[in-house]
Amino acid sequence: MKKDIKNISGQIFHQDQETIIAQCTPISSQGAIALIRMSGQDAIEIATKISRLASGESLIDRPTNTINFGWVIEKISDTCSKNIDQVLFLLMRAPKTFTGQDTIEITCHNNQFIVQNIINLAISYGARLAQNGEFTKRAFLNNKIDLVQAEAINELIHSQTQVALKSALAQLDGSLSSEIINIENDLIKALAFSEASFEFIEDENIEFGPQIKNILENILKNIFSLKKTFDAQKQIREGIRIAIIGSVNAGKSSLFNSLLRQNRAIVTNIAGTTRDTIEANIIINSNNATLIDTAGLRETDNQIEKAGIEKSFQEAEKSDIVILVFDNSRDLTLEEATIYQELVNKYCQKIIFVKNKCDITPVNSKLLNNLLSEQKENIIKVSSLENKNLDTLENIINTKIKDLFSKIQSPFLLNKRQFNLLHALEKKLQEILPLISKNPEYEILSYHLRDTISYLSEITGKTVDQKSIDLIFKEFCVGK
Ligand SMILES: Nc1nc2c(ncn2[C@@H]2O[C@H](COP(=O)(O)OP(=O)(O)O)[C@@H](O)[C@H]2O)c(=O)[nH]1
Ligand SMILES: [Mg+2]
Repeated sequence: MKKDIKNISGQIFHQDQETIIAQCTPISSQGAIALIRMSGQDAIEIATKISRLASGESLIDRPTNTINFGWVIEKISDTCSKNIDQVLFLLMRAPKTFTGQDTIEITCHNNQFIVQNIINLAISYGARLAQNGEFTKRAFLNNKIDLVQAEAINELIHSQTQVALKSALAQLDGSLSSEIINIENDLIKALAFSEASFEFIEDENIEFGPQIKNILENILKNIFSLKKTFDAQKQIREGIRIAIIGSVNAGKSSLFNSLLRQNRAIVTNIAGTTRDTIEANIIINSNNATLIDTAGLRETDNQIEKAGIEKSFQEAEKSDIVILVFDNSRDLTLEEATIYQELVNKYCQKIIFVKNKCDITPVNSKLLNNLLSEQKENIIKVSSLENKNLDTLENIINTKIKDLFSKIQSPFLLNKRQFNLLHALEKKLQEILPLISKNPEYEILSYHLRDTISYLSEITGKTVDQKSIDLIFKEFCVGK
C-alpha cells in the first residue's frame, strides 16, 4: 500500500504505509534487553493484538507517548493465550514520531528466540520486516529530517573516533544543512540581482555584475573550505591509520608488538602473510586506530626488492601517520638512503622518525645522519627489545593525532555524495564567473544560477530523485 506524499519543495514521493518491524539494538548474545521498533499505519493495531497490559486496558486505547507495562502474548484460541515475554510498550502516535508514522517500540529481554517470536507474531498480523535504513528513510520522506541529517544518523552509528562522533552529532543538529542553506540564500540573492537587472537594462548607471561576482566568489571560498576538510575527515571517521615502515630487521615487528602490548585494548588481529602487512586495531586516547606492520624494504642480490618499496610507499600514502623505523646499530646503504629520502620528501608531515635498538652502541651512521639532519627535533630513540622510550613515542603519536583533529572544524562534509555535489557546484560557479563581464547577458546568467541552486538542494535531498534516495538508505543497518 503506497501513499503519495510531497516533500518541502513540492516533489512527490511514493510513501510506503505498510507496517514495518525490526530489532533496533545489535543482534548479539550480550546485553540484558533488546528493542524492537514497529512503524506504519497498522503498528498500534498489530501491537494491540499481540499484547496484554498489566493495567487490563487495551493498548490501542492508551494515549500517545506512554510507556505501558505488560506481556507480548500469542493467542492459541479465543480463550487461551501464552506469554512470550514481559515487556514495555512505548506507544507514539503520528505525526510526532521519528518516522512521522504511528510507532510502537517494544523493550523485551534480549534473547534471540524471544525477539524472533515477537517479530514473527507481528508479521503474522500483517507487519513486514524493515529493510536497511527504512525507518530513517520514512523520517526523511515525511520531512522529519533532511538528507544530511539522515546520513548523519548512519555516521553516528558507525563513528570510529570521538571527533567523528561529535561531527555526526553536529550534522544531526543540522549544522551542514544550515551551511548549505546559507549558500543557497546567497545564490538566490545573486539570482535576484540578475533578474532585477532586466528591468534596468537601459540604465547605464546601474550595474549589478560586481555584486553578483562578489557573492559568487564568496560562495566559492566557502565551498573550498568545506571541501578541504573532506579528506582529513574521511580518514578520521574511519579511524586513524598508523603505518610502521622501514628496512627488514630494523625492528618494525618488535615495535608493533610492543605498542600493542602497551595499549591493551586490542580488538582484532588481522594477519596477512609474513611478506605482506599485518594490521591490528588499537585504541589510543579513546580513538580507534589501526596499526600496520609492513614487511619492509628487503635486499636481495644487492638490490632492494621492488615489491617492498612499492608496498611501503602505498602504505605511507594510505596512512595518516608513518612511523619510520631505522636500525640504530647500522648505517643505511646508498640505495636505502635514496629511497628514504624520496619517502621523506613526499610524506614528511606524516612521519615520526624512530631510531630503534638504542640499547646497542651506535655505529658511525653517515648516510642515516645525513638523511635525518633536518629532522633533529622529530627523532626519537627507542628500544623495542627493552621497551625503552615507548611512552615518549606514544605521546608523539598522540600529539600527531591531535594535530590531525585540530585541522577539522565542524560543520564538515560527511560523505562522497555530498563532496561530489559540492564539487559539481564549484565547477558550475567557476563556469558562470566569466559570464559576468562588463555587459553580461543577464538572461543567460539567471538560467545558470537557477541551475546551480538545483545542484545545491540535492545535497539536502530537496530535489533528489527516488532512485538515489533508495541507494542512500540501503547503506543503513536494519532497525534504523
Ligand atoms: N638489540 C635490539 N634488538 C632488537 C630491537 N628491536 C628488534 N630487535 C631485534 O632485531 C631483529 C629484527 O626484529 P624485527 O622486529 O623482526 O624486525 P623487522 O624485520 O623490522 O620487523 C630481531 O632479532 C629482534 O629481536 C631492539 O630495540 N634492540
Ligand atoms: Mg617484521
